Amino acid sequence: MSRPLTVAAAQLGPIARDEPRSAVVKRMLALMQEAHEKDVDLIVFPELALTTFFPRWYFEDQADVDAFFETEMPGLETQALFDKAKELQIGFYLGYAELIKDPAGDRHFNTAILVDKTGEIIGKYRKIHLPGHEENETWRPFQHLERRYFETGDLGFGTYEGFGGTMGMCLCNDRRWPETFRVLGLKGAELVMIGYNTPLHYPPAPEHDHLQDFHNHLSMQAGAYQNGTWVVGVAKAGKEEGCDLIGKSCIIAPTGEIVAVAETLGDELITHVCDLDRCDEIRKNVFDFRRYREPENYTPITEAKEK
Ligand code: ING
Repeated sequence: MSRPLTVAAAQLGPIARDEPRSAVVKRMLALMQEAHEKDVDLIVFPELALTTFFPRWYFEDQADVDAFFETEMPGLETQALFDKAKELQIGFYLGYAELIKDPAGDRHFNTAILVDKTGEIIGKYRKIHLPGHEENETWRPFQHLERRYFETGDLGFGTYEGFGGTMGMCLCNDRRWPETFRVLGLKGAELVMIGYNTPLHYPPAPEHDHLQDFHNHLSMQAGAYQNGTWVVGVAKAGKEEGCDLIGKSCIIAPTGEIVAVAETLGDELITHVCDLDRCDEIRKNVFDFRRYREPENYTPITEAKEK
């Protein structure tokens, strides 16, 4: 091991709609403590980890939507996570709903932050690929209103120096788009963290429901292999307010191999010692970007959206 980083995926089971943030934080602190006992350096929590996955409902009143957002980070209930990080010397990735109050118009983002072992925020990402729909679609058994409740992220796909390497972040649907991983790969990401809330049932194509776990791992394994990066995918899982969310949180090596996977649909910690130098096995060989990429042939990828 020349650059070992002990990483944990901290999967969360269902969060009830009326579950206070303090109760969720308590569950997360327990996972941090368990991680500490396993000498973990970095723990990754899911997307929107502080509340139930509220885009499954249509709300008339914006105040009801805003109640699921954080206006401060750290805030009253989340400060304990930062304090624990400093106490235990464990960094963390946290997904949450970010509200920026502004008299000119409030901003709403599906956000993730990276916090280092001193409890400092060293990276922030705002979700770019927003799935679902904008209006209440009553034919669906549940909504997926991320496109109504969040704005497209305005920070791009960033990388952050920390934990002895180059870290990358994205969120949920981003993992299905190869461009996400390629941009992070071109920026030198050696470990990409991804929180997700993925319903088992996909109303527009129910014939694919049995493929959700396959598509989840397919997307992340491909992203890892094709860019020579470690990937840590972390679910909010289980039957949450009547909606089944997939689990199978996992840690994936730059070769695309899954080296650890969650076995339950509840709160569960999986860990792996990730040697960041293993990225070179891929990036100095089969995916040596400088030697083998042909970007002059890729222009359609960055052209404007189809009409
Ligand atoms: N959830 C889902 C995801 O991309 C989805 C939405 C599910 C899209 C199944 C396509 C198929 O995993 C979020 N939060 O993006």
